[in-house]
Amino acid sequence: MLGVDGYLGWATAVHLSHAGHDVVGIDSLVRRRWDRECGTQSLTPINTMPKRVSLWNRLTGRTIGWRQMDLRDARAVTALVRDIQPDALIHFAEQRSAPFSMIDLQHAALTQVNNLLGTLNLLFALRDYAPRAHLIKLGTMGEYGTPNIDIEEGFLTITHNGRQDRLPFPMQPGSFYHLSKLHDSHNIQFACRIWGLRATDLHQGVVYGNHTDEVALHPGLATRFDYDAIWGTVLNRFCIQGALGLPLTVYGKGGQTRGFLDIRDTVACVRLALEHPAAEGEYRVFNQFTEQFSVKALAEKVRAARAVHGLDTNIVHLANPRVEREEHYYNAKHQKLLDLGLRPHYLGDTLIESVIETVERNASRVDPVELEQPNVDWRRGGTAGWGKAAAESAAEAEPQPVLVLSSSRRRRRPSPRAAAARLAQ
Ligand code: NAD
Ligand code: USQ
Repeated sequence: MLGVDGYLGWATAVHLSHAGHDVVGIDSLVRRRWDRECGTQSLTPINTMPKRVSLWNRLTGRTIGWRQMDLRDARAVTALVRDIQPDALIHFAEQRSAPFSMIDLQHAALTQVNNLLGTLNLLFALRDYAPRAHLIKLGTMGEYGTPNIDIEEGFLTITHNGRQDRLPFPMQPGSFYHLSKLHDSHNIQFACRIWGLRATDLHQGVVYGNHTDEVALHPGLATRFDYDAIWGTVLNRFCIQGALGLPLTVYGKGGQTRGFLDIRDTVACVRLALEHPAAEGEYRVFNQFTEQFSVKALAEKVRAARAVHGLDTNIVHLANPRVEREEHYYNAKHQKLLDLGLRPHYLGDTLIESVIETVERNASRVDPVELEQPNVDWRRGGTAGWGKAAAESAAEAEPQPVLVLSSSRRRRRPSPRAAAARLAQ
């Protein structure tokens, strides 16, 4: 399990361990560093990896191995695959924020180097030491973009000048992050074709929620939960904005439509892929989401869930910091995981309410400034703060610690106590 310290990696590791699989978790912990550099933090406090795996062992008697390792380190990746001889590698370990990848050249390059190199190292290690192992790679629905035709699961049968072929679906990703996923997909597909590796590319939609049966066993097993404008995904942000009585920040018209899924379905989908492996030499794509919604419809759902309790919710339409279609056709197939037995948890008021309860329990950790304006623009990049830091450290490969807030009118963060008081109002 690669990326075990992350939002989805940890929840999946405990799910698979509980189901009887022997799990070894790998992570470089770089995401904790990126949080410090962005001035962001998980809404839920998260234990260190050693504490989490030892608590899991105490509560369930199950062992999850833990190794700190950077996937960019080819020698370490090779040794890992050679020593462990895994049946499967589940790969979550990438820089996964679209806004982060659009801050500036450094962040775009960091995203693509980190993601492409990590995956390439895995592919070569598999070729040399575990060619029969199944690579399960987390890709993204955003690889497809928003074409004006139905989106198939990875491939499209095309008839051209009287001849027919089954070819990769045309892709139009919307950020340097989403592009990194597409480049990975090409590399993985190539490795399957040339070396006979087996791989499942899970083109996952936007995930929401923070509870699975396993992480709910004990607060010390909580998985991370992001809500800021760099790392927070849209529904998680809307729920937290709603809980705080802040306006829900719809970018542009809000007609942008995406595939969504509950984190409980993420862990179930990965398990289904694991227990039904791809054939030797096969590269297959599963579209991993359960429902599609426009951003505006999601905001309305959060408003309706709060209205049941007599609470008013404002929806604001901010100038869209991204370059994306705000009104478009969207119909993406997602049949293959259902055929394998997925039983989806559809979005309901109970989920929205449970996230709101999580916010209330962790009120002192909320920084409302993170919920206001987005801080990265697709056309201009990040704030002057990021740009200046980048220029000053041009020689360094890593981004500098800068707090990114909305444009020039950067505000001081309110104290946690002020945030809690606001929540209590
Ligand atoms: P996350 O940032 O919470 O977790 C990613 C983990 O990978 C972090 O713990 C980080 O430290 C680790 N990592 C990154 N680069 C690494 C490297 N070079 N070596 C070792 N570890 C490294 O992200 P997440 O939300 O859990 O997403 C996991 C995966 O799922 C990502 O690949 C993402 O692209 C994909 N995905 C996420 C969503 C979503 O809504 N969260 C949706 C679709 C796809
Ligand atoms: N959006 C708003 N208001 C907000 C935040 C986002 O309107 O406050 C809009 C965005 O403009 C976008 C949509 O919501 O149209 C989704 O944005 P997001 O931040 O929730 O998701 P995205 O940037 O696409 O990335 C997330 C994960 C990424 C994953 C992807 C799946 O961070 O790792 O790959 O979802 S997908 O979108 O299907 O590509």
